[in-house]
Amino acid sequence: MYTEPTTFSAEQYFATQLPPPALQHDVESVREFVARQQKEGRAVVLVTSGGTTVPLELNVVRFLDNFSAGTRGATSAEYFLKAGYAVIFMHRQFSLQPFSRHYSHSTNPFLDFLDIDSPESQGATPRISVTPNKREDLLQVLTVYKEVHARGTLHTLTFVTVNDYLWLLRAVSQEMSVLKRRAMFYLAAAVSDFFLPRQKMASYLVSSFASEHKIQSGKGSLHIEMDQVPKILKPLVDEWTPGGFIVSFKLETDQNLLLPKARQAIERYGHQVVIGNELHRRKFEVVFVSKKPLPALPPGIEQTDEAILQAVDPTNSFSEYWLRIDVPEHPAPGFLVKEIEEDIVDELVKRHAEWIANTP
Ligand code: 9Z3
Repeated sequence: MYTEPTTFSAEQYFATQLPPPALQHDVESVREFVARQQKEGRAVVLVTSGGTTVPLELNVVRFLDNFSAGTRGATSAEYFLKAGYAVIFMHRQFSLQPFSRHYSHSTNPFLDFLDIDSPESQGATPRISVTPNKREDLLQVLTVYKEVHARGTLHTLTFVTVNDYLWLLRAVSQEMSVLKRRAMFYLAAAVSDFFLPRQKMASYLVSSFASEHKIQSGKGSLHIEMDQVPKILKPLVDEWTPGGFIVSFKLETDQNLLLPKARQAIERYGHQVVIGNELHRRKFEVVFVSKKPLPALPPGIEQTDEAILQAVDPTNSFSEYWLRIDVPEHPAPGFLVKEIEEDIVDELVKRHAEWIANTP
């Protein structure tokens, strides 16, 4: 009988769940990438993007998914590249990617702006050209895309399940720890809070008489009890990558919970920034929540923990910074003045530079 606890510590999690098959290969590619960027003097940001799945079967037919198209991550990655960062883009397979996101198959299918030019002479091969009104945009995206490739500053990794995500995050952050303060973590992926341990998955399938095969219907309702995913921000901050500048996202559907939940995360994990966003307002409003820097003590007072604690007002120890984009009251479908990620990345680049400069 399998008796793992329903709340896993990170250690228990990695001791009992299997790594994804490509992990070793991915780690080596990241090591090589990080070493090259370090040699060339660039800061590196890990951008996580897209939703994680929770498979319900060993041979997966059904799974639960977390909402995320990957827009936040893919867009932010472009702005980080523009700001001179090297980017490790760790994303859900088939979610949006930097550059190609502009030509998503559903909103802007690329076949729609290609023309076939009729050949001048019979027998000549027809040529393909870009529809004139799409050329300028495509040229801009393509130019930056080619530059990034030539510079070798974008490295892409793929995950599907929450298990892939957790193993990859641990391994990549450990590889990035050599960068110390020049490493940034931008955790925009939508990560499941629950999972089904493989041990339970097996017994659950056995009890549905399906062994490794898909769950059969016809036996009434389906009950699934899931375990909690370990809180990995804690070991990320404390052990895997000490010194890194860590930014996590908090997604809520209740606007009133945004600040309390973001503050709670900062308090609990001790990282640098939580960016709160409400599901429906996320494209034009976000809030940065951080711990206020410790107050300077008056001269003559020794900088002890006790003196600092006395000087801090516990009701006022968080800083909040709202970023908003003005949108008309009744915007036309698809209307977007600018991408809020541009301002998010701008602000983070500034804060990261201060963090590098001011921390011993
Ligand atoms: C976010 O809040 C992202 O901004 C979105 C982006 C998922 C809303 P899209 O990809 O959406 O542009 O469609 N990510 C949520 C991150 C998350 O799940 N955080 C966990 C938590 O808050 C763990 S760090 O507990």
